[in-house]
Amino acid sequence: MAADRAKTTLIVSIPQDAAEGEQELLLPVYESGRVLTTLHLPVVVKDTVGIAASPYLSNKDGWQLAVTLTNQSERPISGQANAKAGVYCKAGAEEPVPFAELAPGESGTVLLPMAQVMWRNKAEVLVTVGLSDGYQKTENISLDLSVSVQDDDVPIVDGVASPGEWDDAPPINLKWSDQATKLSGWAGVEDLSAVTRFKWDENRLYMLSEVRDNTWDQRYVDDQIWNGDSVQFGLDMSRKDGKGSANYHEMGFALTDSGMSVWRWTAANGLATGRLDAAEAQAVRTADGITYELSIPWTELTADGKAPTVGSSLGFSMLVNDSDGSGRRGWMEFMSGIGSSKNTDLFGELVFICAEA
Ligand SMILES: [Ca+2]
Ligand SMILES: [Ca+2]
Ligand SMILES: [Ca+2]
Repeated sequence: MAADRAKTTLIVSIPQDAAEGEQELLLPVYESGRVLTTLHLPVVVKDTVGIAASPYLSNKDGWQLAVTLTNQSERPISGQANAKAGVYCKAGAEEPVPFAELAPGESGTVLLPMAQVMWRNKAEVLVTVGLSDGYQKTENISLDLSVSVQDDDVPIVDGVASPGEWDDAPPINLKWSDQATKLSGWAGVEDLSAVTRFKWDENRLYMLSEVRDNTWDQRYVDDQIWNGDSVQFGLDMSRKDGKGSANYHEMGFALTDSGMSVWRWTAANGLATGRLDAAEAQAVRTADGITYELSIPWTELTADGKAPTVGSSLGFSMLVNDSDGSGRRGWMEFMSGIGSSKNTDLFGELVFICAEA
């Protein structure tokens, strides 16, 4: 290079398997075979192909894994994708599934079968993408299989799970001993356990909680309902920007002596805390517990009053409180961040999907 103010452009190729993330490029500058100086250039390395995956429900084929591939390079790419058995679920086809050519910046989705789903918190799958030029990338993806389903059966909030009403909505189970928190002497599922399901449509979010509890005890109302038999749940409305957002709702409901009490302790998006009058809620006590149904309009949840888009997710955590006659004993929780301390870092995810017609 000349000593005056000349500009030059260097094109540096980065190996296709370079590690993603911020890297430092060291560029030695030579003159007459001697190193004059070394330039330290910060660069952000993006992999050729970005991989994301989410559960997808098809009436024809059942649960599938939707693998979304994004071409992050500057050339068209094509190839095939598959997934391997992971923790808590089995996913993938016998042969890799090809995907159509993706232009630079373009995304495409490959559907893979998903079987043996055990509805626990997290499922992990190993997704492998092979490009036609021989490059291969494998990524371990954590799937959160808490889902809210939209189908043609809009729930009627009457405290009864009618035949067909909730069939498409997978269960969120509270029945394992490691979910029992501070419940000293938890005597098993008859003492306290629950199955919760979510559905949604353009207007509202719907929730069903079928609780087994050996002793009914709720003598509080409004912000104090957590002291008795009740359900609390959190929705982090800014989960798309990462975990730990302060923009979350913490809500709960209980059957009280004066009917259903629905309360919001913390509100996101500038909405009001307090009694959630816009919610519909009903509960019916059963032989071995209680069934709750609830719906909340999106105008009380989202910033724009609209439903989430298909495939998007919100941060999610829930718990069921138990009092058996002498105050709150403890609770069973799905994910965490509500009962012991308020921490949306500990929330899981609730994914919004559509059941195919
Ligand atoms: Ca119902
Ligand atoms: Ca109990
Ligand atoms: Ca109880």
